[in-house]
Amino acid sequence: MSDRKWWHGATGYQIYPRSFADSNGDGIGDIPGIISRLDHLEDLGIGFVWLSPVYASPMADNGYDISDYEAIAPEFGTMADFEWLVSEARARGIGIVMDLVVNHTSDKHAWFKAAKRTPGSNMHDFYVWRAPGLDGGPPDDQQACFGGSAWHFVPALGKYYFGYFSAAQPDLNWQNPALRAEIYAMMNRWYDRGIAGFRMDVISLIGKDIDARQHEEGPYLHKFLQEMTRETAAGRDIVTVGESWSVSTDTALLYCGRNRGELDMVFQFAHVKEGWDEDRGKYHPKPFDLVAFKKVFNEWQAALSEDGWNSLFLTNHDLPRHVSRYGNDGEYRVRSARAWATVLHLMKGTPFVYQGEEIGMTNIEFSRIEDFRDIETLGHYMEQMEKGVPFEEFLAGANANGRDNARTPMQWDAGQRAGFTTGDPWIAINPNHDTVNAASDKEDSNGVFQHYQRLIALRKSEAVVVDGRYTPFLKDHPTVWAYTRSLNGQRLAVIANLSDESTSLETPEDLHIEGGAVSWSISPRTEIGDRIDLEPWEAIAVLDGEFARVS
Ligand code: TEU
Ligand code: CA
Repeated sequence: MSDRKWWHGATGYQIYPRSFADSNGDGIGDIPGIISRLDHLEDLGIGFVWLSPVYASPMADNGYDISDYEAIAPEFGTMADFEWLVSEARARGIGIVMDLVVNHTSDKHAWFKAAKRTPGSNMHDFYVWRAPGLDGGPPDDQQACFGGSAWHFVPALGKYYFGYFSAAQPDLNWQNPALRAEIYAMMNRWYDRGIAGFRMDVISLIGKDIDARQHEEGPYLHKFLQEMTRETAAGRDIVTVGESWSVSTDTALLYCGRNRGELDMVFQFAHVKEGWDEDRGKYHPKPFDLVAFKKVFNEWQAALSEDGWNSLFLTNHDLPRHVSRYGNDGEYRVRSARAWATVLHLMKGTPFVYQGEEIGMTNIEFSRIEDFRDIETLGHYMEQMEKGVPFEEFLAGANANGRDNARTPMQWDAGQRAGFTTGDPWIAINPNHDTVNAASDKEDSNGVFQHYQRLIALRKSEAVVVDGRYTPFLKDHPTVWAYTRSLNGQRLAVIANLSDESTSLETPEDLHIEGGAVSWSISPRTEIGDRIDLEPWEAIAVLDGEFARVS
């Protein structure tokens, strides 16, 4: 493919810096810690890291509340440490993709301080202000994502500002051209420091029309994204991925269509939301429905088959561990982690691995409110308690789908503090680190890590994994996921039993594949025939035909 970009065949790896590796024993992961673990990432074979925010921040939302876009948070290190990270990563063929959080800043950002101090200034207009409502209360009843009103009162000004996530995260006013110019200049300085791209936090919110209550996909969104790309990314060999909780297969190409001049990829969440109760939301997960889940992926594979490009992920720092959510984190932990990896990594798109996923890390179970750290979970707790919801009910929801599940420290070894820190970790370490840890898993040829290594290597070596057409089969089968990829006579067939029960089924002819001398398989089996028996969580992937190696 002539318009192949480096990130088409690469695999991303997300680091949540606070929870990855602590170099100085203060219990908080940091940049020197990341550098000390770069060999782990090189072994895995990844092409770039998406680094969750490391900028100066009061850490109300663990860095998604930035007080200075061009300083590193002292608990994470210094700008020199950051530059050292970029060069050490580059030496291993790994790019560093930064998190861009420009829907809002921290309320401690100099812009916001100036905005509060000088009401007539242009910086005041960098944020969104409204007079009180007729009753003297908030202008309207829009709610913040992390609880309470989205309007926050500043007594000295007698006005409210809009903070869609929390009071600590005032929204930027993208209508102001001077603000946009500041953001683009800041992005360019980061590109000039040698970063490989940006993951853009809640980027679908920047075009919002607050008075019309249209937050997602607002009327100005694509105009701003096109302007941003023109002013920053154009002519640079970088990757951009925009987070959008609202994008659908109908709107995806507006963001990442090849002639749009916007983003390279979007993170979409239809598969995540599919598992939430429609009315009651994320803390009320529905039983996992594989047929509906496959439907989402199949539709996205089809929608971006000719234009645009998919991102592929099952978990991140906001979601539960996918082995707990979609797999079996008990008896079949390793097998279910491998099966899900096979299904996800052999689809068309750029896969993202979230730290710990590559060793099959699981959710944690907390029993007390003091154990939780996340601003979203704690805001939800306050709201639930005010409504008189029993604590046990809150707890069940928070343990199932709360964001802290993904944020417990990376489990490097079986030692007392999992090799994460020598001090007191900022959040509890999962007690299962005595058995679930990188040191033991990496040794095991049937473990999770080596399986990810093989999948990532296959994407680098085989063009069909990158470019092959995706064709789904057995769409209505309740526990089996099956598809083929094909490119110029080369075929890859994948079939996986995503359940605890063995199963035996007839397979459609177009899924059949017979491994011969030129076959390659990710599992011991090299054949898919008319009838197939699959063990619990068994996944088979067979490649046949002429191998077209990616150069
Ligand atoms: O997340 C966007 C977002 O909407 C999530 O907070 C989401 O609503 C929630 O996890 C699911 O209910 C991004 C970041 O990924 C997240 O960590 C930040 O807290 C948020 O933006 C604000 O910057
Ligand atoms: Ca530290």
